[in-house]
Amino acid sequence: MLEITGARVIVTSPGRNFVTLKIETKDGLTGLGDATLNGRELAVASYLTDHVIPCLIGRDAHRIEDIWQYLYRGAYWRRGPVTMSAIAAVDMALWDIKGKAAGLPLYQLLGGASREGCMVYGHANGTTIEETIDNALHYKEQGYRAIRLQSGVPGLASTYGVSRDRYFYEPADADLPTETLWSTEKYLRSVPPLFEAARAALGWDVHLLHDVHHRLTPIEAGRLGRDLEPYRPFWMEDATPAENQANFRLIRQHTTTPLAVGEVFNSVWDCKQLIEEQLIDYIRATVVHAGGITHLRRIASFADLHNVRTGCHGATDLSPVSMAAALHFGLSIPNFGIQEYMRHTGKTDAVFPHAYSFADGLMHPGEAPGLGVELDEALAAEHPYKRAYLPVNRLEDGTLYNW
Ligand code: GCO
Ligand code: MG
Repeated sequence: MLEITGARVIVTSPGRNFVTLKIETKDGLTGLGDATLNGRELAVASYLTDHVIPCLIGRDAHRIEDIWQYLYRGAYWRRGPVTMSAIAAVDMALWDIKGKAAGLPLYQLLGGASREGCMVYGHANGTTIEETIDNALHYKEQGYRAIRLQSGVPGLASTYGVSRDRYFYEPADADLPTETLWSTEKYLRSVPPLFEAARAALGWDVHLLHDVHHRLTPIEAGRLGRDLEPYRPFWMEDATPAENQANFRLIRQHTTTPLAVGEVFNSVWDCKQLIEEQLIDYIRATVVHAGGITHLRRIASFADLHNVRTGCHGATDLSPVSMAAALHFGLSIPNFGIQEYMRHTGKTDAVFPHAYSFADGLMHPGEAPGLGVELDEALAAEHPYKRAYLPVNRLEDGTLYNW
């Protein structure tokens, strides 16, 4: 019995908001879990503090599966991003403790390394195609084997994925949601020339990815997928919102461009049909928003039966604790595909010193016991929470649309 004697939520904002759960045990071992839900941080903090932590005290930290079931099945109100992010934080922290108790990096407990490292993709962006390609060339020089391309759309003032700062992208940019304008027609004209220019400049030995960010209908997505086929993209991400999983049948009928979806999913039920019918190629569910390692493992095993590989979300709104968990997980599973890697700022890295590292296009979680991430609480306290929302998006006639 490794008794849980305390648990606390730490909210810090070293440039952006992060919610971290710290669990303490009787013998002094502690574990960290990420509970960050962009723009809804305090809802998860309250769910943890007011409803989860009281149920944890006195339980055996070693009983990870039982605690997961207790928090999921035992809660009556199942699923949803707030609940599942809170459960994820507990789950990560318990795996962290188990690793430390064993004196082993977490990937060893998950079955050991299945590969040398996790291939990651970086984010190249720019307001023009030239700027984006120039940025992509920098990533290639740094050894990246896979690069996501997002470029400004001529005629639109701004769009998803294009930042003022070429290296650090932060879409949660205001105290109240920023409003942006969208035109599908302008967008659809802009992407094929970007990929054509990218292949000409970067060659064929690098994977190229693109995120549609939920902005097309299925038939429009089918057309974009087909238009991009000559440039062999690694994937087209979130082509259409996925609440109606059957929508992806229509995209599949029209294109062989591989499809990735699921950064907003929080349980296997969100992707059951997508996986079972092989309507996607990569599942993007993440450790923090999909119930932790315990649940993501189930999703990945199910996906493996259907030739679907992982491509976990890894934007900057997932803390270094999530990044570490994703790398231990990705290193160990058989059907790892790729891991998103949006670098955190130096300020964030200082608050969360970590053992993971990047070299030659791959990331490795390192050999520290558990997750291999610490939280400098004194430094964290210097960065108080600051409300920040993701934008909302409207069509040019004012209709509210998907961001
Ligand atoms: C990605 C994502 C992010 C999200 C962000 C929202 O592919 O990295 O789409 O950029 O927009 O995580 O909080
Ligand atoms: Mg995305």
